Amino acid sequence: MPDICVIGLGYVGLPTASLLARSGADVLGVDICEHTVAEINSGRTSLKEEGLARVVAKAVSSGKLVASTKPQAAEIFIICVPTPTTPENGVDLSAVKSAARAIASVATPGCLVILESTSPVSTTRDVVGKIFNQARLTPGLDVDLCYCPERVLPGDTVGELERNDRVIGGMTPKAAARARDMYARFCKGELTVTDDLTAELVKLMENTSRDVSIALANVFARIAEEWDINVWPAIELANRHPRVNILSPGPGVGGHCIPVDPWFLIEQNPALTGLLREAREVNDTQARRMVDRLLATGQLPTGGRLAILGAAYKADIDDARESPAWLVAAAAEASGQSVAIHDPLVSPGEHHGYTVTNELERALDGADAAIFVTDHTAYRTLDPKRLAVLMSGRLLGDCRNILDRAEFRLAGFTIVAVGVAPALIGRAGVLPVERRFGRK
Ligand code: SAJ
Repeated sequence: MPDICVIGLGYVGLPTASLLARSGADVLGVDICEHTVAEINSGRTSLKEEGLARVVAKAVSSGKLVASTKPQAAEIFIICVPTPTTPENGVDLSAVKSAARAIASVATPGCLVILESTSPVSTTRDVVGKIFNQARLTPGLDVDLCYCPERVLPGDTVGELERNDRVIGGMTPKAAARARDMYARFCKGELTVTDDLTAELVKLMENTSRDVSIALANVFARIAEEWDINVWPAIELANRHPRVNILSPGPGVGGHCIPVDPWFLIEQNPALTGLLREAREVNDTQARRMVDRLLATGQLPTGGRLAILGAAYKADIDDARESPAWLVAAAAEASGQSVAIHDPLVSPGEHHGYTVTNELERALDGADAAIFVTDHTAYRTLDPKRLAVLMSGRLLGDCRNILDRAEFRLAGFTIVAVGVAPALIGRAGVLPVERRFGRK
């Protein structure tokens, strides 16, 4: 019998299973995807995470990590499966439920079950707990239940799993104490114990707080655009206040967590979450707003061609889930433009119904305009003269404030930047002092 059975071998489950195996536990990793299981059993992973390939290879070669499509009885079970939203922004708990059912079918009395998937408040006791009850394993008596969210930043999952503090929410103090001992096997961060309901809310508050903060930055950017103010130095100045930390405006919010998690709170608390809804709306309309601003220049003809630079949802990662790039592409197509999407890291091919290429020349060929959606390092050093040769038009959108506007203007480009009014474009945001102080 394995010590620990981890259900779901994705971005969080596989690193967790491998670190537990490295700590000496016998770990069974379970995934419904046969290809994933076969790949892991051969000691490999196609997930691009710093240090993950090494830790997986060692865990498998030591015999401590074995993957399978079926769970087995174990002392501890960890559920790390996705909890996406439905097209109507409701939560889809089907993967959590099927994982819980699969565990309940093999679990024996005395086991500990930990849910890590981001979930609406009360999922641990009311959804997972109910499934165990139905299998005649009473939570708190036959099975210890816990909610312990992950807090890792994609790209550095292994390091963050080892370093970050964790919140451990037990349905009972005994459940929490057992889970804390297990996480202590690989986590050097502080392990704080609370109840399951609190831990569920903590996770949702963390990501919702970030979503609302980014929406606030985007609202400030919109205000600045209307008032001929450059929001970027304005934010820097405001952040000199010791208790202010305004985040960066941009093309909207991507990734599989931040744009999704607020909906869990909105769905459960519709009358209390107007602010959260508004923040989602602001972040999701940044893409449309940018396309409209490009069109307003008159330099993007109807039936024109727009190159989208960056499909990843943030800089220097290959993850394109919920990327603002798809909203930019949809807005451009709705306005009669054709789009070509480039990314230096995202795997080339079909994503969200669009084709992504790794070849910059291909995406820019014949483009009337290009829009920088992602702040990849590779984009920061692009030569304006090279862009001018590759593109047909001279219009650029900058969602991340990465272009040297003066330099690109010299090469003949018009630049529309998030948080910068058209009048300022090309002046690096510096207005004559008399104008700045002349306005009421
Ligand atoms: N973004 C902005 N402006 C900013 C910061 C971010 O527009 O100032 C955008 C990014 O470009 C990106 C999106 O927000 O499109 C989200 O990126 P992120 O780096 O804020 O977060 P994720 O989704 O990669 O990871 C988040 C993290 N949560 C928080 O920082 C509160 C991570 O710690 C969580 O573990 C993860 O969600 C998760 O799995 O829940």
